[in-house]
Amino acid sequence: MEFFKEIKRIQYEGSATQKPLAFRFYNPDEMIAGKTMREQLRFAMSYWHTMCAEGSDMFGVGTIDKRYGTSDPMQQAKNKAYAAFELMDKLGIDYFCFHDRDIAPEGETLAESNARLDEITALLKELMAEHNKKLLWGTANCFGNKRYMHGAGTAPNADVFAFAAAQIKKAIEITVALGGEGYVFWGGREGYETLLNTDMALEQDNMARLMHLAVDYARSIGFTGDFYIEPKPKEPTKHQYDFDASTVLAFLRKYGLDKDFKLNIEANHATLAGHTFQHELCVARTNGAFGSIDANQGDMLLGWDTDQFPTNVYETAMCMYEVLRAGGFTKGGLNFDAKTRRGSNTPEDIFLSYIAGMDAFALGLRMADRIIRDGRIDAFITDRYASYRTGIGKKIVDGSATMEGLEAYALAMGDVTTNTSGKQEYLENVLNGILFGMGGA
Ligand code: XUL
Ligand code: CO
Repeated sequence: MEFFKEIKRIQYEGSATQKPLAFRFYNPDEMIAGKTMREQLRFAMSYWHTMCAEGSDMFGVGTIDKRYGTSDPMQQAKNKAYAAFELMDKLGIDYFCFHDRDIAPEGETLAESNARLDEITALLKELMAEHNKKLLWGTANCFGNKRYMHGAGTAPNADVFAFAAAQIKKAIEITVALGGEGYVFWGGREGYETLLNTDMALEQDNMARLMHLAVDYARSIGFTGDFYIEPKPKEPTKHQYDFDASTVLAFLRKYGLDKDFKLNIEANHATLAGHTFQHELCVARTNGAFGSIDANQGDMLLGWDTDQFPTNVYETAMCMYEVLRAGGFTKGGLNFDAKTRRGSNTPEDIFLSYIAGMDAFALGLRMADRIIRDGRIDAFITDRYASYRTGIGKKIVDGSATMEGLEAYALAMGDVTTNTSGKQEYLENVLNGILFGMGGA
């Protein structure tokens, strides 16, 4: 059965093409910075937005038909899987990501839900082999069902904790069965609405307990992939515990989870936390915790997680600059945690959206490579800290400086006499020159 009959396989046609269903910048086999674009970008399809979400919002019902020709829930799950692989094939996407409940509908009991998952997992395994696709990461949806209204691992009710653990155990098993390279914890409702009813210390201790149990179990059944925490500051709860990259790093270190976990950085979550996307990536990279990316963008004028397809080339360029500086992806990749706008309600819009996002990241990769080969920005940063490579600065860095020695140095100096310009505006124009001019590398 073909679900997207009007769409042929999307080809790279170069930036001059006016054809909507074509890549302008994403040329999968072209080498950029030592690897093919396809290897550098490791694009993944998000099952939840792409195959499941129907465009409903707080004020209205769905606008796009995602029934896949049937109302029977299990048949629908199967058709959804066939459609997913057709879509990935046509877009040339090698990876996908899912929550347990995206691939198979929840049953009346946990046992029934698990049996349904087993059935669909077997189908996905066949389709993956047939279509040569891989699982970037799996996760459990421990936020949608009403049992999780107070959280899952941080719920005040131990029965809820136990149920979440059972659900995560199964999600890990199917991730392993499908050869998944990662497993994500996004703290769905792991946060609070008011401290008037919340024991924050116990809730966070419990979350760490759940993560330790999950890691130990996953390793015991042969999972060699990376675990990720995906930071987000708010939504759905007022305050999410995994606020941002720095908060998550402190949590991981406090509970001894930092060896197993890396970060999955999402652009729109970064901006909700009051940071740039690049800031969050830089925090992850400089702390050896860069793992994977949920690619999307928010709206400057809206304070919520709009999950738009990424098209802002400044953002994708600075993102890929951080990725290249981190040495590229290892087990992670670029998962489009993005959805078409409610008004973009045709299957063709899904393809056009992915093309826009993939082209924006292809451009970002090309630009990041240019920024690095141009070298002016990196050289400026290196020069700016030159004072730490000789004299008193060298002593500070190598640990031989003392408070007395620094005082003697400062007293002899009298006052600081040299402080060179940070040249922000110049550098912003250098960046524009590299991005849009002809003078760059
Ligand atoms: C929610 C979000 C999730 C995670 C996976 O904001 O980003 O879809 O990526 O649970
Ligand atoms: Co996400």
